[in-house]
Amino acid sequence: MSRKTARLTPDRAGGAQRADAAPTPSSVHAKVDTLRAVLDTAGPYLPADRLAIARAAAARASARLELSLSHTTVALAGTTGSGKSSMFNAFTSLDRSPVGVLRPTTAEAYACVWGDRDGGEALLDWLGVQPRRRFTRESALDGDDEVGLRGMVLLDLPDVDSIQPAHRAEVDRLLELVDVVVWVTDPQKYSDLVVHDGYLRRLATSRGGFIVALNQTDRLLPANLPQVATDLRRLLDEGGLTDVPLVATSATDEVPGPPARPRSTFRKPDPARSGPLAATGAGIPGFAGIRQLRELLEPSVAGRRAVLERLDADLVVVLEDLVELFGGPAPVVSPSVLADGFHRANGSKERLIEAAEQYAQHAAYGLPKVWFEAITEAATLRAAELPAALERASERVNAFDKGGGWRRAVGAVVPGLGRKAQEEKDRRTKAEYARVAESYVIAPVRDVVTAYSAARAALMDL
Ligand SMILES: Nc1nc2c(ncn2[C@@H]2O[C@H](COP(=O)(O)OP(=O)(O)OP(=O)(O)O)[C@@H](O)[C@H]2O)c(=O)[nH]1
Ligand SMILES: [Mg+2]
Repeated sequence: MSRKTARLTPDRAGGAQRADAAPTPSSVHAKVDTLRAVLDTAGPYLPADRLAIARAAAARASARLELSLSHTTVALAGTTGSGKSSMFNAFTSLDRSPVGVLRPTTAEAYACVWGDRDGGEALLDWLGVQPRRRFTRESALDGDDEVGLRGMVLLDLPDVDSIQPAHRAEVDRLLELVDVVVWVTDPQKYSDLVVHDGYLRRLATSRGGFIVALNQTDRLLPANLPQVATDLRRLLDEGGLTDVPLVATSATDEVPGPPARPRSTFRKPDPARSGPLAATGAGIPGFAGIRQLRELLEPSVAGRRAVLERLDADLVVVLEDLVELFGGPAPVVSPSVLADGFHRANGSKERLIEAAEQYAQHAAYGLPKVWFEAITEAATLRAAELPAALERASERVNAFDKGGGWRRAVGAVVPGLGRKAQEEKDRRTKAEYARVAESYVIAPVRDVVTAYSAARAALMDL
């Protein structure tokens, strides 16, 4: 998986802010503004599903930018019984999230804030974590031990594969909002990653921080760990998660951990491509694995980067999705294409509709399907009214041309006078037809084309 920020269509949207630059509050704000500009202008013409996703992303990013940027939300997510709550407790050194043998155990999220709770409270309100499920870590007793995680808001989520549909809904809701995800799996269930293939990839693509923890490694015979870890690494790679670090952990101290893994199994990601979380990638099993996890999280939490990376990646996914709906510049079409079509139609309703459709084909030439359809719809929306409108236009010309019949009669004797009268009538007819073409077809098409061009320009400015 390469980070989405690196792929914001440089050829089409090639712009000032280069993708690999670390996101800043202003660059993220700029993306939100772009997204809003695209939605405001092109919204009425975009497919409803994409529109809803894009609107939600814009709202999410705006809301998150208003909240504390010095806090980083980290969610422990994964299948039931993988050890999320045990890991939460190991991290917090507080047995706050009940660990259970009956599955599923965790029904609602627990949260622990490291350090200052100011700002963290508003964040937890936004996340919808119940006040009685909120805890604080890093007291005077900790000395400097927990300084590296100051600003972290760790969340223990319900199970993603729950038999309780409400759990899944709650997990999905929270995963939309959190900055970093630690996907907790175990030696029995990790092959379910195949099932979650697309799911995990989507999760990882829309944020800068994503880590997989192979938990309960103490349950494996030491000799089996390399094989399991290699197998999981292969599944991750095949699922497009090549940059995602894998850590072997044990969240309980019931069984002593096996010896350290050969480092080669754990991907050493390219820090330039995969962001700070992946900068240290080797895994060490057992309690040391939890330490390893901390080491992966600390730079991101301390550097306050995961929030902006998450928002940036999320917005890039949505913007890229929208970019797919745009192509080259809209063609310029002469209005005479339509007026000529009207003349040739000679009052036939079918042929008038054909003329409007033909105009739409010219106006939408080379544009993506969604715009082709919007332009055709705009061009033909009032097509049924065209015969009557053109009839009225002819009547207006005739009314003006009352004396023309006399001049044409005289024209049989004085040719110059008759020709002039005919030319005058033709000119007026053309002008009246052009007026009908403008208000019934060209103006509605122009509205769509203007929206296309404005939204396209906004995307290109990015
Ligand atoms: N040996 C061993 N047991 C573990 C480990 N992690 C969790 N367990 C045990 O696995 C069981 C499930 O642990 P939980 O922490 O409740 O798992 P969970 O992922 O929070 O489960 P849900 O909330 O139901 O999704 C408990 O009996 C834990 O003691 C581990 O690393 N090693
Ligand atoms: Mg739990």
